[in-house]
Amino acid sequence: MKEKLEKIRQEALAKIAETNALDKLNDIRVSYLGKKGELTEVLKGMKDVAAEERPKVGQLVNDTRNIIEEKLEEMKSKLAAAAREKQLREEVIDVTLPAKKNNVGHRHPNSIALEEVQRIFVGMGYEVVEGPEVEYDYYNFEALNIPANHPAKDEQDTFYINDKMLLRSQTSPVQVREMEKGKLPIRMIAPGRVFRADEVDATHSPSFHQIEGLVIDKNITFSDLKGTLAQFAQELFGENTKVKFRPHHFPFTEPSAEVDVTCFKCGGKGCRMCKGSGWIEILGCGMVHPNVLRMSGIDPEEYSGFAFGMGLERIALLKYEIDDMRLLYENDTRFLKQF
Ligand code: 2U9
Repeated sequence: MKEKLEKIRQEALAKIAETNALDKLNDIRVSYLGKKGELTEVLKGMKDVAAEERPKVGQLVNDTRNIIEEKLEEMKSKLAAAAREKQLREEVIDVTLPAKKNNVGHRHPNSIALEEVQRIFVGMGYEVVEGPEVEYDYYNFEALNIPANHPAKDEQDTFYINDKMLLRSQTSPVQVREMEKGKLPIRMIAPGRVFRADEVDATHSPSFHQIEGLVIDKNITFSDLKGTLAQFAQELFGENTKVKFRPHHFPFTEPSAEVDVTCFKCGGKGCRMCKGSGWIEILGCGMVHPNVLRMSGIDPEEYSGFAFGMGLERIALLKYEIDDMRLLYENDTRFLKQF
């Protein structure tokens, strides 16, 4: 019995010493100390041991059990420490490394200006409507009372796709399409990209953006137009802003005007911004030409309306005091983040 216990002890301790994984250690525990384990089997054989020998043998069994348990515990701690050590080594975080840069973009000055203009007109009850960038000659020119021989129709100014189609040179076709629907009154703005065959310079680009507005209802007069644009200018450039209407000509409006605002930089005294005049031109406008109303099925005897149009880039350049339009198209975040 003594030899058997000694053999069990040696075998178990050797196996424990060889183990390199925690789950294997548990297998060893079960195979020696478990219900059907080798040591438990020896205990079951105690009944065959002579009565006077039993205390001694019992003590020996207990000693063997204790030493196996002790070594199991020891190895368990060793393996657990090694596993933890390995995990720490593998998951090490060097807090001194520079953080990964999360490059967040920035709203474009065009977008900021557009949202501001939209906010003002939506506040006055206008709807924002969009339309196609590729248009029919009819909607871009004819329906707007622009005659076939008008210089704007020249191939040198407009990008034609074929005889009938072109890249819109203004957002007015969106308004024509809205008028054709026959749902009156209309109170809308049409923002969007337009195209003109211009050379790129500080104030021109072959593709830029416009915001046009259209109001059609009974009894709409030039006073409504003046009041609306004066309110718009005050909201956009400050409450002390004044507006000036200079007579002009557009084929689609009659009468027509260009609108200047008092310089928001010098208040009208004259400075570099307004080239000494105290005034800055911001948009064009007028009462919708009766021919334009008629062509879209609206009776000019019953309804009248006003329209206006502005270049979005021009508004952005003025508002943020940017002196070159090309900066708006470079998408350099160092530039964009200033606004
Ligand atoms: C309909 C009828 C009339 C839109 C208008 C202007 C005056 C105007 C320019 C401003 C700078 C174009 O971007 S720009 O070069 N626009 O001066 N636009 S009235 O008139 C319309 C529009 C639609 C049915």
